[in-house]
Formats: sequence, structure tokens, C-alpha cells
Amino acid sequence: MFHVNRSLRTLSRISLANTATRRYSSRIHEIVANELQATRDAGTFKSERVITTPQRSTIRVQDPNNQSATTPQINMCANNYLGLSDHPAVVARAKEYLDTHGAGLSSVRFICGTQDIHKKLEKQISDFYGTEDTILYASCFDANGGIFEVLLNEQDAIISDALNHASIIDGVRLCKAKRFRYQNCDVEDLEKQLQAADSQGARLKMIATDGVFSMDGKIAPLDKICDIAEKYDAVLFVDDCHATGFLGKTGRGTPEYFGVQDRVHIVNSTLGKALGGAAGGYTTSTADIISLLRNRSRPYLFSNSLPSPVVGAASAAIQLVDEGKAGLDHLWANTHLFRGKLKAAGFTVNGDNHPITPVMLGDARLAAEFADEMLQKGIYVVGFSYPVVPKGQARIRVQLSAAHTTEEVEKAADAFIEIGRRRGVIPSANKL
Ligand SMILES: *Cc1c(COP(=O)(O)O)cnc(C)c1O
Ligand SMILES: *[C@@H]1O[C@H](CO)[C@@H](O)[C@H](O)[C@H]1NC(C)=O
Ligand SMILES: *[C@@H]1O[C@H](CO)[C@@H](O)[C@H](O)[C@H]1NC(C)=O
Ligand SMILES: *[C@H]1O[C@H](CO)[C@@H](O)[C@H](O)[C@H]1NC(C)=O
Repeated sequence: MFHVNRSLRTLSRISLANTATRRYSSRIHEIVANELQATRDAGTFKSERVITTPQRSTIRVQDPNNQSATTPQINMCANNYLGLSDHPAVVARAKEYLDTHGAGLSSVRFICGTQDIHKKLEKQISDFYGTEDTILYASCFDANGGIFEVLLNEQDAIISDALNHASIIDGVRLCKAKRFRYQNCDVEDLEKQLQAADSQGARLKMIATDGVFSMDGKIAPLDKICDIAEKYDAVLFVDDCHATGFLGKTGRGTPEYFGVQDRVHIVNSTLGKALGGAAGGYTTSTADIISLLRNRSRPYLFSNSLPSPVVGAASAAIQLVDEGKAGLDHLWANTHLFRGKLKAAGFTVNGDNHPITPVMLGDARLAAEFADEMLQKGIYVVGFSYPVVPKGQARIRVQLSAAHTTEEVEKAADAFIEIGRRRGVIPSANKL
């Protein structure tokens, strides 16, 4: 059986290749091969590790050289901040909705793809934020792709943080508004850009920022940004993917963290991180803005409805956060413990007090080798280097979760300290 399959696969590969050379220009193969080689040369070629368990604090990871061998790893690099990805209540509701509502809709929302569970989840999210209405998307990437083109035209101005997420950058590219960029979290520069937009006579000015910048664990100063937005009569849009569900006293995100929930006009976020991690994104705002988006937003009009198990997982996750049962206290205890231990040992740890904990190493090769050594010790972390982060600022980005036990966090911190000392990144113990 195995041999039959393999020969079939080989056959189909051969015939594909033949078809490609016979019927299409071979330029595409050459161009793609060159691009791939350039990616490898630049050290930006990405490979994917294969996990064989649900996403959780300790996972099993396939040996790249032997698919039937897996090793346990403490996972320190998921966006699973609340550990809800495999929470029994989340999985149970996904199964329940699968049974009661089927696998999916085979339709976009406005034709025949809206079920009661979609309306219920939108209402649940609006209630969670205290907003008038919410629109669901297949992802936050889509939410960001849809919004700017609908709300802004060539008479308007969009003022974006220089380090905004790729999806905001792409969304902004699709709209005709005049574009202004301010330095990351720099409110003085933001003010200058707003003045520049005014001098060009913008009808509407929209400020767009991530709530939390994911490479740095840096929290946007929304209190100050709100002051300036109001001074210049600008609309404030916050993409809160790395805050929704756990930042702020009750997990409402960055606006709650700064006590400015009433001053942020539009929030886009994801169901694909802390809130169960399945998929899905949303925009929540006033009834009119959401109505207009439902009528005009292309990723909403031209893409399939959210599948029912995904809706179920998200609704159970939000309920857990809403009822204060999502382990926020433990997440913050883990965050403080890990950041505290690494700083005390002499590491440079960037960012504000956020579960995203960038351990700064500087050199790209050092970051890659450090991460490999951590993997060998059973701790799954990934090194980030240029072009994902600026040159000379390579790092290992650790992400804490409420799912981690105190012992797991200590074990990970101890491994960092041991390798850091051995490699001379931090002072050795006896020099302290
Ligand atoms: C993850 C992320 C997104 C994309 O969210 P998806 O729902 O996975 O598409 C968008 N913006 C920010 C800031 C993010 O961190
Ligand atoms: C692959 O891993 C399995 C399970 O650990 C083991 O039994 C097998 O011998 C390994 N194969 C090779 C080629 O190393
Ligand atoms: C389009 O907008 C109108 C007016 O606000 C609203 O009544 C209608 O429900 C919207 N369409 C959809 C598909 O939501
Ligand atoms: C979220 O998306 C909506 C619609 O796509 C947009 O109007 C809003 O500005 C976005 N908000 C953020 C914070 O990205």
C-alpha cells in the first residue's frame, strides 16, 4: 500500500512537472527558485516545527528527522495567553455547535451564511466591550483589511504608528486616504503628523495603532494618544490582538488598562489568540460604523462565514473571561516571576509588564543558537532577527501563559540563566 501510494505520488509529481514545462513558461520556476535561494541566503527562510498535541503549556514536537519520534517541550511562544486553546469548556462548546449547527455555511454572511450563533457571538462581544455592535471576520487580518477602505477616502488622512501590524499596513494600502506615519508610540511625533494632516485639509483624521506591539511587548500609551486625538478631533482605531482577554483589570484590553474605553472609537481584535485561539476577528464600534462595514467591507462580503465550532470556541472563551474564570491572576503572576528572574540575573528584557517578554541578545546567530540550546533542554522558544526586528536587536521572544505552572516558568527561567551564563550573555554566578 505504501509503495503504491508512493509511486502514485511520484507519478503525479512527474506529470505535474511535465505539464508545467510543456504548457507554461518556465520563467516562473526560475524566478521562484531564485527568490527561495535569496531567502535562504538572507537567513530568513522559515521552516515549521510540527506539534502533535493540542496547543498547551507542554506540547509534543516532532523530530524533524524522524516523524514518529516526538519530544515534550514547555511551550513558551504561543499567543495562548490564557491557556484556553484546549480548555474543556471551549472544546465542549465547539463540539456542541458542530452538532447543532453543522461544520460550516458554504456561504457569505449576507447571502445565506448568518446563523443565530453568529448574531449571539456578535452580541456577546458588544456586551463585553459595552459597544453598540460588532462584525465578525474570518480573521483580524481581514478585519484590518476591510476597515480603512470603507471608512476613509481621498479627502481623509490615516496616521499610523510606524510599527503597526502588517494587516493594518495592508489595510491602509487599500484605502485612498493620505498616509502619515509617526514613530513608534511617540506622541510628540503623532501630534506633528496630525498638524501635517490638518495643513493638507483632511476631512477626517484616523489614528491607527496596535494596542500592544507584539515584537516588543510594548503597550501603546493610549491615555496620551486619546488626549491628542481629542485635541485634533481625530478618530482612534486600536488593534488589540495582543491584549484582548487579559490586559486591563477584567481583560477588556488596552483601553481598559488605561481607563479610556469611552474614548477609543473602533477596536479590532482577534479570536485567534487569548480567546481560545481557533480563528476569527472582529471590529466593534457604533451601530452605524458596523452597519456600513457589513454593507461595504470586502473581506466580509466576499468571504465565508465563521465556521460553527470556531464560533462555539470563541463564545465559551469570552464567557470564561467575562466570568473572571480565565486565570488572569496566574498569567500576571507568571509574567512577573519570569521577568523578575531574568532581570535579576542580568538579562536585558524589553517591553512593559506584558506576557510578551523579549529577551534581548543582539546578535542574530547568538539568538538562533540560544534558541536551539533551549529546545535541547525541552523549552520551545524561537529566536527573532532581522528583518522581523531591527538589525542588531535579535532576541528570543518568550510568551507567558496562564496555563504554565509556576514550576514550568521557573524551569524555563533557569534554562535561560544557565545558557546565558555559559555564553557570557550575563555575568556568571560567582562574579555576582
Ligand atoms: C495577530 C494579529 C493580527 C492578525 O490576527 P488574525 O486573527 O490571526 O488574523 C492582526 N493584528 C495584530 C496586532 C496581531 O497581533
Ligand atoms: C524514529 O523514532 C521512533 C520512535 O521513537 C523509533 O522507534 C525509530 O527507531 C526511529 N527511527 C529512526 C530511523 O531513527
Ligand atoms: C446595510 O446597512 C443597512 C443600513 O444601516 C442595514 O439596515 C443593513 O442591515 C446592512 N446590511 C447588512 C448586510 O447588514
Ligand atoms: C477594526 O476594523 C474596523 C473595520 O474593519 C475598522 O473600522 C477599525 O478602525 C478597526 N480598528 C482597529 C483598532 O484596527
